[in-house]
Amino acid sequence: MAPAAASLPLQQQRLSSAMVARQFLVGFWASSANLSQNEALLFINFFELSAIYLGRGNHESKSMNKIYGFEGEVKSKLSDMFVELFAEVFCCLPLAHVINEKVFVVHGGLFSVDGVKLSDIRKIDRFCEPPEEDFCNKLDLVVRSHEVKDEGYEIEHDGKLITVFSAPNYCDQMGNKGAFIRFEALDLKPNIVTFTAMPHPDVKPMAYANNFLQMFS
Ligand SMILES: [Mn+2]
Repeated sequence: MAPAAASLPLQQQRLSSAMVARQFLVGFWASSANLSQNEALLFINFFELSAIYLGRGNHESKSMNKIYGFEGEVKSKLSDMFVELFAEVFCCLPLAHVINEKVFVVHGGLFSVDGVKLSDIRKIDRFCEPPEEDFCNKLDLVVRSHEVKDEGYEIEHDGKLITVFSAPNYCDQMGNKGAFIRFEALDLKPNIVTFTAMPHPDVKPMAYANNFLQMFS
């Protein structure tokens, strides 16, 4: 993992027209599908190449990984040691990104109290499991995830907030579309792309989730 990425709780990224495509994954990428362990390894490999930027969401935690099946999947396909390695990597992930000093990208959204500044986020020691309870500056747009949306996205607050959700047919039962946002330098106009779920592989839905969640699938 790049040392610069590991040392900052808030990553500032600058897009220029000469740059190749860069992808920002806003958390929740660790337990949104039955094949998530393979995807997580792929993303971490890309992360090393600095072509893809991973943010931490509430699913990149030990408790959520246990409930939603990521832990079970990793134990089944890899080993107990990889469970610990993933947990350690998740603690290294930035909590948010800022693109060209204009677009704030975070998993859950803004905060339960007003007045939180980017400098406050930079001060957070994120090398721990996230707390169970909830824990802006000259920005044009906030991009967050965290909620299923039927069309894969929702634009609110006069275009100042976009929710984007990239797991189509969430938990193999919600029937929602997935979406991602493409920002192009230099105007950073958000272009939203939606997509539908691929046919499910020959694995029982939520096969690695704990017994409580399997009751609903
Ligand atoms: Mn979430």
